[in-house]
Amino acid sequence: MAQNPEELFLEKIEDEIKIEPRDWMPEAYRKTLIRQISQHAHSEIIGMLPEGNWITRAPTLKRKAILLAKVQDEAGHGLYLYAATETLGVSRESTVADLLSGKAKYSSIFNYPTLTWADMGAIGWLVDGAAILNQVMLCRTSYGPYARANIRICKEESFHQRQGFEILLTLSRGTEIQRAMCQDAINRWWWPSLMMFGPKDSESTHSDQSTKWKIKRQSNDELRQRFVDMIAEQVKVLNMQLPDPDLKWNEERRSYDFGEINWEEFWNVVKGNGPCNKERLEARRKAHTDGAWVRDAALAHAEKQKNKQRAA
Ligand code: FAQ
Repeated sequence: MAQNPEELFLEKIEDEIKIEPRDWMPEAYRKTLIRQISQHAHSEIIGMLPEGNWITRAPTLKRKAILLAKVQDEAGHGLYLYAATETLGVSRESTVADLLSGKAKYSSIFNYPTLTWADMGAIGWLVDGAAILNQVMLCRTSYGPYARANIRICKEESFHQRQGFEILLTLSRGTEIQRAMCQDAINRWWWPSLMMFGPKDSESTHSDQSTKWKIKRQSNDELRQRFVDMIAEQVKVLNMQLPDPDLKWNEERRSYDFGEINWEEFWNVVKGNGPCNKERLEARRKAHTDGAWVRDAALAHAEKQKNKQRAA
């Protein structure tokens, strides 16, 4: 029988009982979750920008409606995740302020430009594909609100991945120019997608502790390998190539070997020096300023309702 709050906490983790907002938790566990969940929320919100860039230029009305729905889904994911962060005792305002000031991180992947329509396919197939592998693991994370948010997110992400693959499949069966556009998008998004899983396990600062607390259940490298094994098969259906001369099936490991990731590029992007970091933050700052009247109106409305209730 557990004696003190810490023992009780560890016993729950051991017994696969979710930790809930009112439960006692170590301060470092709370801080790790705030860091990870808020970074995840920011990624969803910043992640709307590269695709938002193509809503007005989607090739058909149907494609436009699908893309619009997908980008709206990302906004919803951001909101579930900001709400999950709030259950840990930090305000939405301070979390968003950390993003806008450049203090908080978000996924490196969203600092690359979307140059052609094929990029919408590559993002859905590769970026959502990588995100799902990570988020399926997070459906079983030890903190209840984060696990439940991920369950909802994953349902929508699987539609996102399929719609991306379908865009590329259509292009891959099209004209020479469309096929070249498809291959070019795969070439540009492949390596940044592999970087989404984070640094190598040997360089990952948080993995050991997060695994002990069952926040993470598979390592960065394990998830990356699963992604390579999945995509290396799916790319054959597209009749396209992954841009890695070292990609090769390893019969002994029953997995694909693959080439070395450019970690210098990864850290450069994480530190704010990727192709679109500045542009992404500026777009969010502008949206925040332009949306000030909505927040003011919502507050004024809430105040009015409160006064009405008081008067009644
Ligand atoms: N980019 O010790 P670790 C999506 C940082 S959602 C930037 O291994 P950890 C949906 C890391 O924060 C995609 N920074 O860290 C969508 C840490 O820095 P810190 C986002 C990165 O937390 C699709 C440092 O490096 N998904 O795509 C990255 O144990 C399409 C050391 O790393 C999530 O956020 C990176 N790629 O493992 C939307 C999932 N990788 O905080 C629109 C939740 C690492 O010490 C369109 N997050 N760093 O300053 C996670 O699962 C984990 O946080 C990892 C990193 C696996 C990302």
